[in-house]
Amino acid sequence: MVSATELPGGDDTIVALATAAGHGAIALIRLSGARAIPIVRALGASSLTPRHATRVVLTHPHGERLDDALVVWFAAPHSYTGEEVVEISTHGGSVVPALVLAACVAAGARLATPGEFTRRAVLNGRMDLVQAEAVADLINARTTAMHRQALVHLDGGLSRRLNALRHEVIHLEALLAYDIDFPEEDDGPIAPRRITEAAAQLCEALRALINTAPQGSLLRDGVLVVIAGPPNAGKSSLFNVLLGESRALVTAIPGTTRDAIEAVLDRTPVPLRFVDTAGLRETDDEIERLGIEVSTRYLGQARIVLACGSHPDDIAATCHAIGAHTQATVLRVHTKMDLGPAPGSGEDGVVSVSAETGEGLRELLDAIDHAAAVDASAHMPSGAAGDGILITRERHRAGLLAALAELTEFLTVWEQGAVPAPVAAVHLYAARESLTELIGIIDTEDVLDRVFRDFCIGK
Ligand SMILES: Nc1nc2c(ncn2[C@@H]2O[C@H](COP(=O)(O)OP(=O)(O)OP(=O)(O)O)[C@@H](O)[C@H]2O)c(=O)[nH]1
Ligand SMILES: [Mg+2]
Repeated sequence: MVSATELPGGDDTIVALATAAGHGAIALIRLSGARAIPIVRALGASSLTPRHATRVVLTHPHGERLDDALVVWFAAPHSYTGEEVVEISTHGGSVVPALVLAACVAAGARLATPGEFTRRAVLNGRMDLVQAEAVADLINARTTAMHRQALVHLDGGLSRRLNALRHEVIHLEALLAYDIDFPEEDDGPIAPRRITEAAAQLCEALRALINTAPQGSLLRDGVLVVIAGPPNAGKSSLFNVLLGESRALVTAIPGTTRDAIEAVLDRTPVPLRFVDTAGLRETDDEIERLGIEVSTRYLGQARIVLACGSHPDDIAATCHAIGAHTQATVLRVHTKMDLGPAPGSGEDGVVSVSAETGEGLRELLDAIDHAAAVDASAHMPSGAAGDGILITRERHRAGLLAALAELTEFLTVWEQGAVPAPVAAVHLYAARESLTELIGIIDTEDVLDRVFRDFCIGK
């Protein structure tokens, strides 16, 4: 494992604004690295005690007064990054934090790159890669379900599970090594069946965890609910009122929505990802036609479709038009109910709503929640791990699949007795490596690069 200081720029003391830029009461500026204390001393913070907030009149090294701030020192190694860390709480807004940042740079700090603080925390062994991803997930969580899962991962829930699996591979390797050492003993101390059984059990455990991926992606992204129907049916109005904000453009001109607009609604038991789409119709307008192509693509991925129309004929035509493009559960929605009942509306299974008055919205949301819950449980493969630990990223799935492929290969050659034990052991080694890389007990830079690419600066 390389340490943070062995990387290019790794012994720099880094600085960043940890809070969002813009108007706010307080901004937090964070420094990490060996020179953090001399740097803040150059700004006027001369007598700090670890983990105590000290009020400091901050001044630029050139003497200009900057702010009245609170400074906290987290002495190494008991800090987020494992290095000397200083956090400065300044007044918010756009000017004060920028001036204090510039003063830190003038005193010898370097502006941090995205995710560099967490990267250092990983390299210094303060957390593993799965936990680092959880930090990003916690910050980016759009739903309470995702928030809850990120906290479990941050707490080491998934890491512990992955580590346990890795230790089982090591255990298998040990059994095999024993077998290699005593090959001549026909009924050696380890029966080959014991190795077969242990490997098969391990494959099962890996499969169970891999099978949680659909649930993990549901929590992350929500169930895709596509709002479809003819132009002017009131789709964008419905989208806006469901989300409680004016996201999509609404006009009386048919063909207003051209591109798909997405937003996540934090619902229980499953978050819903609504997509407003271009109205479906024959058209010569090139842009509108492209919009309709996008609608069709979304229909292909949808789990639930709201087939909208202000008239029963429109709803029926929508159901007909989308039929070939989707496998989703279709909920028929009669829109603009405030304009009066259309002939034939009130039919069984049709939910009537008005975006104008809000009537029927609760019933529609209940119907969508119900369909989403049914869909979520129907798409949950049996045998998924039942302890609430889920994998939430493609990186987790890919790593586990790679380990599973190696173990399966091991099992095949071991059962066939096709290759000598030391050769079969190579597959166990590769399976262990996949799990090792997944947890982040690594010394390759590229895995870190992939994980920290999406981080924000200051984290
Ligand atoms: N009275 C009434 N009018 C509505 C309602 N919902 C939408 N409208 C009106 O219907 C017109 C079309 O609404 P949109 O929401 O833009 O319809 P759309 O289905 O998104 O239309 P396209 O984007 O063109 O496909 C607008 O003039 C809305 O004000 C409703 O519940 N009641
Ligand atoms: Mg629209």
